[in-house]
Amino acid sequence: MTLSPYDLAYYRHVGHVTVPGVFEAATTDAVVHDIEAWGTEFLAELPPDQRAWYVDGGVKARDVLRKLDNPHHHRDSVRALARMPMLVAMVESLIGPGVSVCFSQIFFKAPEGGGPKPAHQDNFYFGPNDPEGVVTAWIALDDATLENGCLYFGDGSHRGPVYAHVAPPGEPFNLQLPASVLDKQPMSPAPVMSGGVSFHHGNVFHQSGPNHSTRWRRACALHYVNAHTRFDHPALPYDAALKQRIS
Ligand SMILES: O=C(O)CCC(=O)C(=O)O
Repeated sequence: MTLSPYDLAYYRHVGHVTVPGVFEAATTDAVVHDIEAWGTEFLAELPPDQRAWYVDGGVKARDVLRKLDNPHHHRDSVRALARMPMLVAMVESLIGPGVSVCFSQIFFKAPEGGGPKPAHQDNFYFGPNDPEGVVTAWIALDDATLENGCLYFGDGSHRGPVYAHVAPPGEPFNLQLPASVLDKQPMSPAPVMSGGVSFHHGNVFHQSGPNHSTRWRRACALHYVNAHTRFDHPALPYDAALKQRIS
């Protein structure tokens, strides 16, 4: 399976494309098992001053993680996802050969309260030298639906500039597009079943809703760059030593 000419044209036009059935259930199940074990250890050792960054404030009944950073560095199961030949071929068809993972994230979005991710552009966070050289492969580890907080995209917004983002007081990690910019951009949902991958351009506006369902919405985002792209002026610190060459 590769991206079809239609997929590529769609991506160029709207800034994202969703491909169902890239990973088998056995693979996503094994990754879920692994990140759950990692998450339990991580939460048990989390220093109080880092709770706001990692713990989901929307779930009141218990402590659950909102996210984990750089699973491609910490976990073999995710390193294998990032190197899966079919995925890598798709990434190369979008940004060109010689790709690396610069950063990666697990988004947990727990049932009954997992919080929303406000609209943003990845390229404001990453500050790449070439905005065309960044693509995120967002791998659904559970079915992502309207009810449990699938992604939403601003179709065509990747063809515009990267806007200055704002962060709520005390949440420097929660950079988001200002309402004055978002007001002009409709956002459309992109539900995807477990094992599917949503590829998004670094400039495209995207967000996800809260999870008010009884089902998890876990996902793994792999942020790839091509051979000539670096994070030159990042808004948050990214450890260049964790960049992993893939092809
Ligand atoms: O999974 C989410 O809720 C947010 C994902 C995201 O912002 C990203 O992959 O860049």
